[in-house]
Amino acid sequence: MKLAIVGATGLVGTELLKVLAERQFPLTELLPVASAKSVGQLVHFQGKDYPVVSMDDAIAARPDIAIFSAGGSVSKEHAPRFAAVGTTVVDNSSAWRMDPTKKLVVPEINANILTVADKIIANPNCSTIQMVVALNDLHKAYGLQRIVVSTYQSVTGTGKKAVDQLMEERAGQTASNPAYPHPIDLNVLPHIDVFEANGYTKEEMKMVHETKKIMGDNSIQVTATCVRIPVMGGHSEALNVQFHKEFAMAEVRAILRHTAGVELVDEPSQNLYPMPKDSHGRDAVLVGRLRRDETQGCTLNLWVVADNLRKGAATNAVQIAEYLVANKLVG
Ligand code: 11C
Repeated sequence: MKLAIVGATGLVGTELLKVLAERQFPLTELLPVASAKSVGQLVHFQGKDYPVVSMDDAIAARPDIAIFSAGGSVSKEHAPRFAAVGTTVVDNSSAWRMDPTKKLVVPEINANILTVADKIIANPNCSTIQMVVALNDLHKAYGLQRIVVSTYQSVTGTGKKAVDQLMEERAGQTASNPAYPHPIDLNVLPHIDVFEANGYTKEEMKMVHETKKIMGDNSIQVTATCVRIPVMGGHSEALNVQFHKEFAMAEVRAILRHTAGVELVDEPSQNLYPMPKDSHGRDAVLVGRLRRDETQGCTLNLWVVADNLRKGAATNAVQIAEYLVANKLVG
């Protein structure tokens, strides 16, 4: 497989290279692509140095797969150019997710919808991925009716600029080039991405729309409050989930123990519950704090944590690429 990584020097791009190496993705050639100022810079991968190439050079090389993680506008402009030369693009941005002609894929849930004709495949938002991985098998068993989600999201979701802001503030300095309109250290911002006309943020509305598309069920009601916290790596979510059918707690635990991509961490008597620090560098979606909502029927409370740069971005994209290879949908 000839593979291009667009945005190879960013936080997700760096994680992509780690995940590809760990999972021994069957690569014959790597084409790291980054902004013009990074062309020629070397990217280290599996004991070798690869020079960063320009977008045009990468397209001319006609890779089998290109994984994009360089923001929506880069994806909008350049993903169709790769697709036009026969490359299959797996795109981490929000550019194509809600396009009805593009598939939005979490491999544990819906990779089976992919065909050889899919030349631009969208990777969902990190906070959506961990939520749907946790809920998919429960949805099959009991039918999701409504999800109320509150997120506690790491600064790594914003990128390097936000990581630098937190570290500078923590060192007692004023951030030189802040990513947020307010300090993030010793603070909490109920604001992720831009505000929309309905008063919700774009991040909140991504969780609403993407969940329905991935689950293939427009009747699922989702309402979200997305919050940035001063944590370095790992998004957390408090979910209140109402099902159509009643459930037994023991059965819910059994389902989660067997859900692909989920690890149940739920021993409160031993102070064991998912925390972002325990998600670092891991692909599992950690689920715990399982409680029946005692205020209404068929409703469950749970706490879901995952490394947003791994399952929330890089790992999910690599899993899609692996599925394409394994099912001979590329190359
Ligand atoms: C965050 N979820 O934590 C965002 C980052 O649509 O892919 C990913 C944005 C996206 O800020």
